[in-house]
Amino acid sequence: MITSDLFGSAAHPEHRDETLCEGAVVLRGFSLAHEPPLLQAIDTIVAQAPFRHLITPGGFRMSVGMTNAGPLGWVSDRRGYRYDPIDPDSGKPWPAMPDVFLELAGAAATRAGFPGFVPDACLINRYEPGTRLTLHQDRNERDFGQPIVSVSLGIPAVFLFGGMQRTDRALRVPLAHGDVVVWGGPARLRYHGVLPLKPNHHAALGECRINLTFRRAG
Ligand code: MD3
Ligand code: FE
Repeated sequence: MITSDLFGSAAHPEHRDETLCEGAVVLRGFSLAHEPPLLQAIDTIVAQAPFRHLITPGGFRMSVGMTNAGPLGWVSDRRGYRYDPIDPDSGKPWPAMPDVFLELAGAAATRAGFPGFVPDACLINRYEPGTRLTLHQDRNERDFGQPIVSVSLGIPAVFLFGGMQRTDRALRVPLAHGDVVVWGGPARLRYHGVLPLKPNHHAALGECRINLTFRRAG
């Protein structure tokens, strides 16, 4: 396999993959082997497309700061949620998807049983202490047969993994720096969110959490 063990488990043999439910797998520490190029790539993207607080269709400012990389970027405004090839703040295309992103997302998806995953969108979320993401479904993508791969970096968070209805009881999943989660199959349309972040510090990222979500949007 051309990705060899670049993003494999060799660096962290103490960790076992954790299946949350059919289609949802936590790969603890999966991104740690490539932390320097990953953080460098994020810096490059944020320099071209800074984090911003989008407005929901209902008129609320999101507490999560967001930007994107790749051919498509997720945006929200008074008109709705959608994927757009143009950054509305710059009027230019979103920054390119770095190779290290494509390799990491593809290797994680393969490991979780979804070979051939080639994302065309990477939504980058920035959380500061107190920031939260309320329960929602991700349904702006064209093909729900494609998984979503998420990468957690920086200070830890508690992820809420709910059911197919908003009121279903949610599982609490702690996510730490380097953890990767693949959400596909029957897990793909489950409600999910992030509890308000507790104040904390991370050596590389300071008082912040960054989450990358890789999607096949178009
Ligand atoms: C489960 N982001 O950007 S990543 C999002 O930590 C989002 O920033 C959160 O939810 C974050 O939409 C959670 C984990 C995640 C992403 C997509 C999912 C879990 C998912 C789609 C379906 C089911
Ligand atoms: Fe989501």
